[in-house]
Amino acid sequence: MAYKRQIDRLPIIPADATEHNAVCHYCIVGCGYKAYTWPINRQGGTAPDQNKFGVDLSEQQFQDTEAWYSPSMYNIVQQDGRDVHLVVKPDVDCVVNSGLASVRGARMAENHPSAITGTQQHRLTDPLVWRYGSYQPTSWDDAYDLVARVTSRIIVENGEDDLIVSMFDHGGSGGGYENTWGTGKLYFESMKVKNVRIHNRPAYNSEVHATRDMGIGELNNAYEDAGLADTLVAWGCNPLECQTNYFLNHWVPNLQGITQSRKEELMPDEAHPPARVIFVDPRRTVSVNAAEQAAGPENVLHLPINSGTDLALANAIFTHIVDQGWHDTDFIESHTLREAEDRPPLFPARGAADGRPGHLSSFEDAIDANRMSLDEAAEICGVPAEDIRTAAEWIAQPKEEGSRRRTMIGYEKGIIWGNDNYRTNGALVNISLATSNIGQMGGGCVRMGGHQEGYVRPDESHVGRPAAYVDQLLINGEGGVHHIWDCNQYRTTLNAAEFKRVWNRRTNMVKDAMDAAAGGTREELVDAIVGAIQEGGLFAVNVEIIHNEMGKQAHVVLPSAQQGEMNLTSMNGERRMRLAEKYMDPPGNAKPDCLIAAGIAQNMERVLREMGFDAYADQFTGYDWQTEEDAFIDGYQSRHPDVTYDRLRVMGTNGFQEPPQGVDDAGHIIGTERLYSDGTFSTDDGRARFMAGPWRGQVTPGKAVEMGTYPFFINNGRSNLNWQSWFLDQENDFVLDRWPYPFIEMHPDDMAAKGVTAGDVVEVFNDNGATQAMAYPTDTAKPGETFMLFGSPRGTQGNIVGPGVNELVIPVYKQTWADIRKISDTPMVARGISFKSKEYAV
Ligand code: MGD
Ligand code: F3S
Repeated sequence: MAYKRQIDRLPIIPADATEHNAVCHYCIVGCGYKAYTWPINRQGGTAPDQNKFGVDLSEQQFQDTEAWYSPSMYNIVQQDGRDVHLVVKPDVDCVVNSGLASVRGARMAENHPSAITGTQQHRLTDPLVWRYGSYQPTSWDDAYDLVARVTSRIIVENGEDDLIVSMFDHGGSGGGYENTWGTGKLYFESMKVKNVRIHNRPAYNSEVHATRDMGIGELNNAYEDAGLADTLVAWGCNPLECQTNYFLNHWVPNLQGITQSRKEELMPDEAHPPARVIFVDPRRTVSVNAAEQAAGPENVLHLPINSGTDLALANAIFTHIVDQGWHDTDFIESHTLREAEDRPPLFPARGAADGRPGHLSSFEDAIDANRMSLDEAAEICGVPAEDIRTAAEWIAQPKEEGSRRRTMIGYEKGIIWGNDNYRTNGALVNISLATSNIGQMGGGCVRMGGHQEGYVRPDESHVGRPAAYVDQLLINGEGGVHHIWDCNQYRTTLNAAEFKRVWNRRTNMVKDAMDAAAGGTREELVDAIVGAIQEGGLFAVNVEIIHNEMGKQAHVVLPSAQQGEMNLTSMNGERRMRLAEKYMDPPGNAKPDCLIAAGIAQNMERVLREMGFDAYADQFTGYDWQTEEDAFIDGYQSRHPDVTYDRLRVMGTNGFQEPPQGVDDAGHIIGTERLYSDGTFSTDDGRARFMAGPWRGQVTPGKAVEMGTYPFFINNGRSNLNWQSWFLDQENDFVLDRWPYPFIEMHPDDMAAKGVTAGDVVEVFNDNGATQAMAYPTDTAKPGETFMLFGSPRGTQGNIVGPGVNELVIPVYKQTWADIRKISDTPMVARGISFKSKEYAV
């Protein structure tokens, strides 16, 4: 039980343990948890009145009892400076997960730092400054002063465009409404920084501009809709591994027929045939396998399309649906943009040669532009025309008794980080709009999502569209100061090999200058740094929870707190907002990001006044926050006065679904179950737009050549166990024992041809760069097609991704081609690993 966890037995949670609302901060699903803390010198007993569960623990518990927790859910941490026991376990009363954990969320407790159990000892505890050739701990005042002096000099002398910012843009962990407000206020209100990028991509933009432009927010349904749909579509997503409890607690029960009675209760006049699911993914994921086990293979359709051909497939399905007359003409007439008879088509200048990403248009215009036959699509996508026809039938053919089919489409990185993102996103929304599946029970055309959301920022329109391609600016030598908030561009950017080479060189120039100025005054140091910047150097400030590769090149490192170590609000993939309460101290002197942003602002105000720029200094006022709640009140609550910490606390792990609609008599915030249920969309006239965007091939610069040059498709993405760039996984034995290296799934014949056996380390290389991975034989992989785990410190997939982006600067990680060569026999750390198939049968 206590294997590598320094625990020989687990204490019973006493009846009087303090209970805190917690929300898993790892993925978009936002499963509800409860955190229990109690003094180190006590524990509960087996009698019902002695333990938190109120049951007799001396008796054998039933199989699904909630009266247990696993070693990974336990730790000993500090609370108000004292050691306490901590248990973070899933909340059976949360409607999101109904008590389920994931292999990520179940590790929240052991992923906090503990001096007693030794977990996560790499967390930053103090500000660090590059000094005397190494990183020296220092005070907040000292660190802030250096950041403020260098940043102020550069923005005054060179302008705000020379300040480059990489920042989180989400809820949970580093984000949340408190922290996005803190950073947003600093960079978009006190300053008008436009060279800014988001944690996982090289610009400050939406990944789903298209659906928003069409008037449809990307999180438009409720998780319950997945349980009510006749047909579920997983388009370019792998929900078992990436949105685990959304899949297990809402999709699977529908596929198993468990939600049948709920369907009959809510929709008594309709037939409810067994639910079906369609997967559109070049590879057979474990989600396909799990769906087959739940629903039977006859109710699962997998379209293993050629990478990046989704637009052709979606347009063919749209065409077939319309040709069969399965679209909803009343809905289209009443709720979507119509062409007036006395004026020409809305967007006449469209076509394959047209460089615009797509055209917002009417239904007629869209079907005219996007028309694609089943046979044409079959040729492009590499799947049989019959299967595409079946997909269209499952999506839109009316049910036996004549009612419309309720279909929910969920999509994520397979199309978002893929070829022709804007048009493809629009093409999926076209299908849902034409079949009136938005705003309806059992419908929705939604992002499956990545992180939770926690977005509240001042006006950002100055950033522009397309936004600046910031990584390319840095590579080109632009910018003088770089503030980085909880991002790791070394592991999660495209063209990463080139980026790292240049960034190292530029930041080293400043390190050299700082070393040469050692022993001088603060003024002499700042002069030396500014001198190096004028020569092409880059001064980097890294706000982080760990000292990662970027921090090891930065000049000032500021330690931040993560969820559980501060109060944090965010919303999940069905817009469910909760307050995750603080249950422990941040490590050492670490602080919430919003308070760090406030500290930088206050110091910039002081320094700018000293420099004689009073008017500019005035822009940095209004940050007198003592706590994260003050930042929440200044940001989110000023826009939604009904939403307070006190109310959220009472509403526990179920919270409410945004947007808020007022407060009921009991003081509970009234939410919004699904968007657009009245048929009014997010456009000036309330009518949704269709998208005219025909198929136009692999459009990303450089991709077609790469595809023709290299023998292997290097598909890539997530695994169940790993969270993002492994920032906590890299110090978690449980994870590293399983994946010491990122895996690359390969067909056994491809492995044999390259002389590679299971567990060998291979180099994956192309003109963009090279990386490494551990070969994982996978029978279901198509020959010539691989799948590499992304984000690892021991093999960055981004090294081999070219710099090409779409018109709106969205990266195209998924379409990558390269060659593979063996570089090592299975290393010792990988010898105990299982290479069994990841599939299961019941
Ligand atoms: P990915 O593995 O990136 O995950 O969630 P997903 O998008 O579901 O990619 C999904 C699928 O896209 C892969 O199975 C891949 O084979 C497929 N794909 C590749 N190319 C194409 C293509 O051309 N067309 C189609 N249709 N599919 C293609 C991502 C989500 O996961 C995000 S954004 C985040 S931030 C979270 N990260 C995360 C994590 O790091 N680990 C775990 N376990 N879960 C996570 N959840 C979230
Ligand atoms: Fe956490 Fe639930 Fe996702 S446990 S990682 S929020 S599926």
